[in-house]
Amino acid sequence: MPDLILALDVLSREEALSVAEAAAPPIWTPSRSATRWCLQQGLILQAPLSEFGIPLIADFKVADIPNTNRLIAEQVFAAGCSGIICQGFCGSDSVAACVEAADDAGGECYVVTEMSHPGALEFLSGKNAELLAQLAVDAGAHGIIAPATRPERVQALRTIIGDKKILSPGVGAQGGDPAVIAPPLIDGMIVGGRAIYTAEDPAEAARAYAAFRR
Ligand code: NUP
Repeated sequence: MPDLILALDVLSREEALSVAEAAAPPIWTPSRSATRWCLQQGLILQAPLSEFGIPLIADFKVADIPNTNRLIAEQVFAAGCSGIICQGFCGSDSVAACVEAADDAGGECYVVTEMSHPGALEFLSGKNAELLAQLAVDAGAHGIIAPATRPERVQALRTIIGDKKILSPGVGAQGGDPAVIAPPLIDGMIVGGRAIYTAEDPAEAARAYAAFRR
């Protein structure tokens, strides 16, 4: 069952809870056990969101030396998150620190390979992204982050990582088409984000994205 992952990039606790309340019913039922929240703001929201019973991935894009990466990842898992996203460009030892912390906690670590925004084409794409995908495999990461805005690149990265998971951001506000990027090409669609929390009816927007989950 592919994931549907809501990027909860709102800044206040109240807004986060209100969007979560509206979006949770359409995208989450116990049998759809792969739905997750993805949060950027910090672990302060972990506790209130945990009441929804939906797994949380900390999209902190951790990018530091191994010791600091480990400290951050340990905090993320100690707070009850089920996953963490780290950058790969700091090197294999930094990624390994996050993977080890994830393994110790029974959680998951995802490595950013090619980013979804236009500026990614300057450094975080092409050959570099392919090296990062291979690094993720070698480090034993659970999966990678790859751009819904460039499905052909997701396909190329898939050939490197085999059956590891691909979580894909960039649908909606960034222009990615959920119908094109939908499974089986990816394992999880990171849905806005903006496409949901700025919608007039976040519940309806969430329902529309849920329809792409097969
Ligand atoms: O390459 C990436 N692109 C991206 O947009 C990697 C990410 N983790 N994200 C995140 O996905 C981004 O930080 C935001 O939380 C979400 C996309 O939000 P939106 O553009 O759909 O509103």
